[in-house]
Amino acid sequence: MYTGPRILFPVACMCVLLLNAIGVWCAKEEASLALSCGSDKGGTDADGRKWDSDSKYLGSGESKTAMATFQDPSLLSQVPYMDARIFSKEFSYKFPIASKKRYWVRFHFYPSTYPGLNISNSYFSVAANDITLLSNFSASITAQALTQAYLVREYSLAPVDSDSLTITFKPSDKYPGSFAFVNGIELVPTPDLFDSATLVGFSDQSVDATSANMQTMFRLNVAGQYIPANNDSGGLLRTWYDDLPYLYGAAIGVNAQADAKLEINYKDLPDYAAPVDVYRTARSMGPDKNVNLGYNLTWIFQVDANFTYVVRLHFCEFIFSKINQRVFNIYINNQTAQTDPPADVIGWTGEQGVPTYKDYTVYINDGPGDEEIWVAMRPSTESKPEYYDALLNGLEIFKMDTAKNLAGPNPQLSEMLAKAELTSTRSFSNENTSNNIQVIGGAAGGAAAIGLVAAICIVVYQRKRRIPGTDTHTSSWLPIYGHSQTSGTKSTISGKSNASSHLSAMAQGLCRRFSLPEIRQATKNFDESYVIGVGGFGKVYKGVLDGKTKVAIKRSNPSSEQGVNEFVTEIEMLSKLRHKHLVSLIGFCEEDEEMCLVYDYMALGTLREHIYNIKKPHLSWKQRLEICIGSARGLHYLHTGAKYTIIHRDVKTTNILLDENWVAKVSDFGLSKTGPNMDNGHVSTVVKGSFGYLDPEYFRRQQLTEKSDIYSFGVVLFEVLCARPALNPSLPKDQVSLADWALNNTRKGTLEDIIDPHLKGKIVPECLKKFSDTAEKCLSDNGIDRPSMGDVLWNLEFCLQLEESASSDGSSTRSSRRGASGTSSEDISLRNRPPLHISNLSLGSESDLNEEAEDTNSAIFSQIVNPTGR
Ligand SMILES: *[C@@H]1O[C@H](CO)[C@@H](O)[C@H](O)[C@H]1NC(C)=O
Ligand SMILES: *[C@@H]1O[C@H](CO)[C@@H](O)[C@H](O)[C@H]1NC(C)=O
Ligand SMILES: *[C@@H]1O[C@H](CO)[C@@H](O)[C@H](O)[C@H]1NC(C)=O
Ligand SMILES: *[C@@H]1O[C@H](CO)[C@@H](O)[C@H](O)[C@H]1NC(C)=O
Ligand SMILES: *[C@@H]1O[C@H](CO)[C@@H](O)[C@H](O)[C@H]1NC(C)=O
Ligand SMILES: *[C@@H]1O[C@H](CO)[C@@H](O)[C@H](O)[C@H]1NC(C)=O
Ligand SMILES: *[C@@H]1O[C@H](CO)[C@@H](O)[C@H](O)[C@H]1NC(C)=O
Ligand SMILES: *[C@@H]1O[C@H](CO)[C@@H](O)[C@H](O)[C@H]1NC(C)=O
Ligand SMILES: *[C@@H]1O[C@H](CO)[C@@H](O)[C@H](O)[C@H]1NC(C)=O
Ligand SMILES: CC(=O)N[C@H]1CO[C@H](CO)[C@@H](O)[C@@H]1O
Repeated sequence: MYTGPRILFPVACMCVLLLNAIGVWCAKEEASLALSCGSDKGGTDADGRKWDSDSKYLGSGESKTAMATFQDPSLLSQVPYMDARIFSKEFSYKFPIASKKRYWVRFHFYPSTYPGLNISNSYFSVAANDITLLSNFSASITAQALTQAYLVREYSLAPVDSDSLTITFKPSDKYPGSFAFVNGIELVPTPDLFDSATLVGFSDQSVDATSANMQTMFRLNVAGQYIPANNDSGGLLRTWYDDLPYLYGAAIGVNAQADAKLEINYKDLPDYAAPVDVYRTARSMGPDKNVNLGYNLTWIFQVDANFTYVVRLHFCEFIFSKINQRVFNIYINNQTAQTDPPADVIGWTGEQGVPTYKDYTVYINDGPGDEEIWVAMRPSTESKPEYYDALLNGLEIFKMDTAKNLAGPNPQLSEMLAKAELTSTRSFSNENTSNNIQVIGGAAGGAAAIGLVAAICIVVYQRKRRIPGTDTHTSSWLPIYGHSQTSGTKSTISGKSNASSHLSAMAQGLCRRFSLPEIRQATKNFDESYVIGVGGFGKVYKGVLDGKTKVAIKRSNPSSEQGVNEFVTEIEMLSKLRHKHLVSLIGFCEEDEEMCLVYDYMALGTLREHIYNIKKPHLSWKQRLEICIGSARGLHYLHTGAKYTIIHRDVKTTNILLDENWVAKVSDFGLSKTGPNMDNGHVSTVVKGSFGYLDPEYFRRQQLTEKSDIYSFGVVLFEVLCARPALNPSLPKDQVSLADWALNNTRKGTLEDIIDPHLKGKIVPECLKKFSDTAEKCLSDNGIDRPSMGDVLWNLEFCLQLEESASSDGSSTRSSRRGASGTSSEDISLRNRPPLHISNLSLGSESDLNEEAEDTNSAIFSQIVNPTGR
């Protein structure tokens, strides 16, 4: 098909002269390539994009193909990740390209287990013609450090005077058994994307980037949502992410969105600069002048030292329309990038709705703590604008090559992460998953005001808390993002972390403030033998306060600002939420940089400890139902009981705790999201949560709604019924995910075959049916089809009633059917329910904060479900 370079040229000439139709053919010669490496037919990915086999482009050297033995749940589709091409010696691909044209090259790596290979041994270099893109690269280490299952690396290759591109993979000769691999390659012709840009700190100097080779480090739709490759502008197939994980500190400004009627008019800007969605959303500092004058709106990015970076800032003013209304200074690494004149978007573009971008270059030295790019904005007081505010719509950071090299070092696993990795390795007996990346948990990335660094700490803690042999796979999903997670303690702000000053007066008034000596005394000076777990925030100690009250004390890792944020989030949230089925916060301690949260002690531990891998007696079905009902109440309260909808985000059996009376309490709100502005009914965010429990819709659309919690709760229900982990990679493929496996069996009518053997024959069939119907609805693919937590609760109550009436009769299911006559399960279905129930069910007012109110409600509940009372 490809006719070769020499023939191509005249054909190309003719095309220009000939008909349009042939012109189209010419353009096709430049069309982009998407190759699924090692696959013989290619395939279609989750976005509907077609990937071809790479077999037509194999150049010199030997290679073999392999298929990963495990599909990580974060892989949205098998293509292009499950197939790989493996190189044990130097190997080249050869691609036809248009001469003098800039190209994106994207590599997709899935460092998983491939038969007969140990992925930890894979170190390799990648070169494009004579440019080194990666060297001594370990996809496995990088993915672990970023807590991603797979990696995407994107490069922009400068135009060359040649019509072929050679991409060479070379395994390192420093490691025995080393090999190289790749899962996907994309080649996309692009316009000239770069120009010259001023060097920050030297306003008279600029750096010419027209002929530089670049690596994309970050690409963010500021205050907007994830934009998939298919929705990029100009056909450049770029992916844009949310900026929240990179914001510094608690002052993160406000999101603004352009009026739907306002049209974005690109004017002189080419449409490939960025998609409309980037320009329609922006982050500004906020409405309050005095607040805005007191802080800098700041983003922080980890990068490799010894390189020059192009920082591209995208702007589009859609609120104001006159010059000198919103004027601000831009700083990069504490140096003025744009002050003279300061940034005035209308001044640049002339009118509202017209986008533009500005490029700045900055050199990053190699000194301790230097491997960061800070982008900060604050109002320009000198120009006396009408409003003291700043604005940013989008941001990209590119690394420029130095002497034809773009490769940086592998990130270092933080000590904690390395330890967690060890634990997880030990806990897996299955050799095929033993040093597999997907066992590295990770909730990196997503939560508001929680940076990547903090999130990684959380991951580690959560993992360490895992019971060996089980497998909560959490992982984040931030492809492309820079490989720069070096340490978990970088953003220390010593001396500044006075958390109480971050706390609202209300929160301080609602819970007790302990002194550090009190806490030290309660925990024998944080004695290691008092550690009962490691949570989202730090180690958890048991302790005894006032000589009698048993408490659990979470002690923070005092080293990060993110820690402070989370601390504050948790106190603010928990102190206002009081509910019988939420773990209650007794108080906190904040002194000498120690931050502790003090909770009720949950004597019986996590729900999971009582379901499988246990030595304890097995819970009866009724006990399990009651625990499910209790947790559903807690979640229902979170969703509807407070002023704002609170989305838990990490519902799972280890976050449901049991007190000494078997009362279930939902815990771990450090990562919860509130949605005061859930106008569209969702919060847009980077995916986080625990694998096995993650809502597939949340994955697809990166929009969080309370229905994501419903999905996770559905998994919890099946976990309780089937007594197996949400994910168990040691099982055959179709059984790995409990959600899929249980749904499959429910639909086939074989659910009874997979329930906990200890429950077999002990559940009233109607109850089992109701329970599994409820769980199945929770797992509906689309959030809109899932019931609300109130509905779930109602159905579970009904199950319990079915179970109880049958067992109190001590008779067969036939009598229970009679007992429930008149309220067959269909009558209870959501739509047919009496309206009375709904109004009396509401937990919506803040006066419901105390347990009495909750109990009243539960009494009403039971009354309606069970007309005879109980
Ligand atoms: C591990 O992988 C090998 C090679 O693919 C396979 O033969 C073996 O059955 C796998 N073992 C397990 C426990 O999955
Ligand atoms: C893989 O290689 C690493 C490092 O070389 C080694 O520690 C590990 O035990 C190997 N794993 C297997 C399953 O051979
Ligand atoms: C992508 O574009 C399609 C079609 O325009 C639209 O329906 C979809 O919502 C977009 N997706 C995102 C995440 O913006
Ligand atoms: C950066 O350059 C300096 C001086 O050439 C060198 O000593 C240092 O090792 C380099 N750092 C990195 C991370 O490559
Ligand atoms: C910028 O200044 C802040 C304090 O003002 C400091 O913590 C930070 O390290 C500086 N950043 C860089 C890259 O120099
Ligand atoms: C904002 O950043 C600039 C430049 O780094 C710094 O001089 C200024 O002190 C910062 N202002 C605040 C309030 O942190
Ligand atoms: C290659 O990377 C590993 C892991 O980051 C590092 O320990 C090693 O020193 C590197 N080797 C070379 C030759 O740079
Ligand atoms: C924190 O701030 C509060 C009030 O602003 C003050 O009373 C307290 O002493 C401060 N604590 C520390 C450790 O600085
Ligand atoms: C259900 O499982 C059977 C075999 O266990 C498999 O053939 C079938 O494809 C599965 N169906 C779905 C929808 O996953
Ligand atoms: C069963 C029950 O408690 N019903 C109450 C529902 O709420 C209305 C008013 O809000 C009361 O009048 C009902 O008694």
